[in-house]
Parts: sequence; C-alpha cells; structure tokens
Amino acid sequence: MLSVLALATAVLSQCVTIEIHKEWRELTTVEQDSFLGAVKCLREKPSQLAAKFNGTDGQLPTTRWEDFVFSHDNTAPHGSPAFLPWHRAMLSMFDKAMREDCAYSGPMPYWDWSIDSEAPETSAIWDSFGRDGCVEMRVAGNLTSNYPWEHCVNRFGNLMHEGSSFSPEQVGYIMARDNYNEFREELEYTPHNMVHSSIGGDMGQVSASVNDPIFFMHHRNIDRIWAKWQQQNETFLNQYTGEVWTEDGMVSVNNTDIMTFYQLGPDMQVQDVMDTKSGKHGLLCFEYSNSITPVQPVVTKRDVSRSGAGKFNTTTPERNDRTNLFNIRVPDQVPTKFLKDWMFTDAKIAQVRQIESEIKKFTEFINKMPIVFPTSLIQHNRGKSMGWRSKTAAEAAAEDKLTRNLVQAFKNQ
Ligand SMILES: [Cu+2]
Repeated sequence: MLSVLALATAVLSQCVTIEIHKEWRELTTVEQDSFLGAVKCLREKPSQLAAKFNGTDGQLPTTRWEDFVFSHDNTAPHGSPAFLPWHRAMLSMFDKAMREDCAYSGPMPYWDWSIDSEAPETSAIWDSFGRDGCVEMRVAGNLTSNYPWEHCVNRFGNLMHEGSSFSPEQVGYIMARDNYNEFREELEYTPHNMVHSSIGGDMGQVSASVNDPIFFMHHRNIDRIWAKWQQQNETFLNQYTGEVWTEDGMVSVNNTDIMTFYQLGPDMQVQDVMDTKSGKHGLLCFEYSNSITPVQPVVTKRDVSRSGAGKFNTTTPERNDRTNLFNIRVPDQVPTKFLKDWMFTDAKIAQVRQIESEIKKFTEFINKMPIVFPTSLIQHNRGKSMGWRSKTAAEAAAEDKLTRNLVQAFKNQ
C-alpha cells in the first residue's frame, strides 16, 4: 500500500521551481567554472550502477559519469522515434546527478551550435571544453575514461578546424515539419549526426560519445530544438508518431511505450517526458532560454557590402570558405562510415542523403536573395570578440517568423 502510494506521488509530483536552461555564453564565468567543477566531481565519484550489474558480461562503469556512458551504450535508441524522449529523460537524470551528487546549483547549459555554424572553429565553447586530441578542459582538466575501454577522451574534429555546421536557417527548415517523426528524422539524421561525427573521437562512437562533456551540451541543444518545435502548435506538445521494428514486424509507436535506462533512472512512458515542466518522476522541471544574440545589432548583406567587403553575391560558399561574408555554407555530408557505425540501414542512409540535399537546396535559395539577412552571417562577420547577450522573446519570435517565411517561400516556388 505504502509503495503504491509512493509510486503514485513520484509520477504525479509537480515542479516547485522551473529551471531555465541557458546557452553556455549566458552563464557568468563563475557559473561556468562551477559547472566545469561539477563535471570534474561527477567524473571522480564512484559508479552506482557497477554493483547492480556485477556478474554480467561486458565492461562495467567505474565512475558516476561512466554510469551515463554505460546506460547510453546499452539502451539509447537512435534512428527511431524514441530518440528524442529517451535522450530528454537521460539529460534530466544527468542534471539530477550534477545537483545531488556534486552540489551544482547553477543553470544547466546548452551549446547553440547554429550560432557558430559559419566558422565553428572560432566558437568560444572550445576555450572551456578543450580542443582536439586528448581533451583538456578548463577547470575539469585532462579527461580519461575506463568505459568502454581505458583511454583518454579525445576528439579528431574537423568541426573545430574547417567544417561548417548547421545554421539557424537550416534548423528553421527542420522546424517547419508538422509531423513529429519527420521532424525527428531531419533533426537526428543531419545536425545531430553531423555534430557527433565532425567532433569525432569519443563523440563519433555510440558506445563512447557520452564520455565527452560536449555530448550534454550538444544533446541539450537538440532537446531545446524539440521543445521549441513542440511549442509551435498546441497539438505538437504530445505528438508522437513513427514506426519501429518488433517481433511482430513494423508497428506504430505509442506515447505509452516504455523507455528503460539500465537503472540509471526509473523506467517511464514516452508521454511522461513530453512536457518539460511536468515534474514527472521528480525529473522534468525546466524550460529553455531564447539563446543568445550579438551585442551589436544584426548585419544585413547591405551592411557587409557598405563595410567594404565588396558587392554582395549569390554563390553558396564551400564549407571551408571563410572569405565569402555574404552567404551561408552548406555542412558536409554525414560520412557513410559514421552512419553504418550508428547502425543506419541502407534505406536510412538514402533518407539522410535526401534530407541533406533538400537542406542544401534551401540554403542555396536563401543565398540567392540579395537583401534578406541570414542570421548565420553575424558570427562570421564580427568574430568572437563582439560579445553576446541573451536574446529576448520578441527577438526570437521575429527571427522564427523570418525563417518560417523563408521556408514557406522556398516550398511555394
Ligand atoms: Cu545518443
């Protein structure tokens, strides 16, 4: 009787306070250092799951951090509708561990890579989270891991050195889907996969990716884009569609489907995580900030032209080009090898190529417009020294509207 009651309270619990998750550059230096200190702390605490899985085959986690790597390696769904809800729940479990095991009390950060899309190597994120090779972070120091094998956590990124990433406009293109599973496929198969693959090293592998603290910064941004999508229309909040393979063949998913986490947290239904402010399982009590915008006013192609950079043109630059200041770049293709490692079938790989080619066409369409200002140009034109501030709700709404109109114009042509 008591345990039934306890379970009921756990599922029905409400939020006392709603946390605001913030872009990394919205955190003060003190908050950033405190977060990085908690990262170090969680990497030094002993595993809680190893004892529970004692005697089972395969590598076991040794630290609290590795509990998350272990759970993700064994239970995370990729290439399937459950991709978004599963990772949202896992992020919430991570937040809880950071707060309860390591006393972190600041905002939970995300990395809005769309802002850095035109020249990711210039992002201030790397000053805190480290660069290529064996990762050395500010405050948290050198990162090592014993799971799934003993190694230094590493990156072999071209993201930091050459590739372009996903622009706000390209994210806007994905946001324009009105079917959950189509939205999820576009978000997962291109930006999600591309950021994993281009950072490389641990991040490039399913079994090891969670070792890299940038994993949480990246996935929280993916989750933020989903939360934003959910808010576009009241029917989107609980929309959950798509199909999965089971013993009975292809079946439609349902929001009562159960997700499991290898005891990292309680089993739960997909519908439990749809609302980020439900407080279900004592986990979900958050919303996202509107990300950041430059302190200086936004620039248009005309502004750039006036500043002496020449006449604006309509060519879509190569992804490594840093000289064309007028137009947005198209990210590289997600490598086939990466997709095969993440168990994408040939049919799914074909789907990835299809999405990539649509996004490329959309980008070229934007670049042909002489005066429309692509939000992506800001960072590239001004460099990282310009300073950032939080974006207001009105500014975010105006940007979203502009992007929606661009997508509409593209689809109507
Ligand atoms: Cu994952």
